Amino acid sequence: MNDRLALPVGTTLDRFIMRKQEDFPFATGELSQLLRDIALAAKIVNREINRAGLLDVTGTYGQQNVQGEEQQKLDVIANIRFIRALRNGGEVCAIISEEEDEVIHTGNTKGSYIVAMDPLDGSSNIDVNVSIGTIFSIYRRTSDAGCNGTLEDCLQEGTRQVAAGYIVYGSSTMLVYTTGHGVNGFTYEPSLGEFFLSHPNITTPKTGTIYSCNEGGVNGFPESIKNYLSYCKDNNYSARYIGSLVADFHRNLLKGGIYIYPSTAKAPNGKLRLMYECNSLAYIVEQAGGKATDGIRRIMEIEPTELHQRCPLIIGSADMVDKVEEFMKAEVAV
Ligand code: P6P
Repeated sequence: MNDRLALPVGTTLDRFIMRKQEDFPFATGELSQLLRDIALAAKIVNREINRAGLLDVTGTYGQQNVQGEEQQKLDVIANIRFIRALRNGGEVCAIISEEEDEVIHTGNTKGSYIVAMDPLDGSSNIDVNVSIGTIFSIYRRTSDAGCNGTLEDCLQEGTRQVAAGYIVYGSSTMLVYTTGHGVNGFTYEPSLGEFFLSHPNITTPKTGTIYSCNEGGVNGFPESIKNYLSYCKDNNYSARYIGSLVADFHRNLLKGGIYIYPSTAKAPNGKLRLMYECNSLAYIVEQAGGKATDGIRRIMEIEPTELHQRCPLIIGSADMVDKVEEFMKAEVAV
């Protein structure tokens, strides 16, 4: 039979999830279903992003989120789409969202899982057609089923994540996730409405020559970070900063590199949120062989105290993160 006449389309996300579930004899299928619910919402959000210029969904929504940031219309749309998909899926009892002040109780009191998410990160880039993304973490609830998820269920340390991932809505739309057994990337084929396995077993290079940092704020950076940025320039590294964390992270994950959002004079705890940006990407980068720190602590070991707490983020290739920590230790030693 001439296979060349009908080349295989590859492994769909659904089939991959089912195959991986078979690796866990006690898996009940709830987490698999939850991942499918996230993928469904991602397909819907992808469609709306791709038509943004044609629909009245660009620009600001006219109010600020709990972060004090102007909400873009697509921020609100993405938030609604993911919350609805997770509520209807039934597996999630509570959600933390960047766009919501308080915990969202889905009403699924028997749901075993908690989701922390940034429904649409980098949304200020939407109107200028630059890549943006969704970031998520999944935890098992610690409270007994039968009631709403508790604050303790939501404020779990990053090491307790059962899964984490992101969707990057870029030149192609990709979903990248881990359940603690490596990192796999799936590319969306809109004509079939499916994500297909395109980047199996992603590992990030141990080092690299790309650094991502908004140097516009350098005057407010700690001396150690200023010194590291000078080190990058002395070694002819390439500066690449898209202004969308997911896009910068994804490029560095595949090519090797480091992303730095340090504490600054204006933002002593940095800008990025622990629960649905830093922890999620930290889980992925560690599973791919990289590192994530706030300069002192491993990101996933930071004890959460607030839903929207911020932390400095230094994340990427292991040797590059180590080098930044060297500069930070040298500063302390002085
Ligand atoms: P700045 C987008 O608002 C975001 O959360 C990340 O996606 C991005 O890397 C960062 O903030 C950009 O922040 O201060 O450089 O504009």
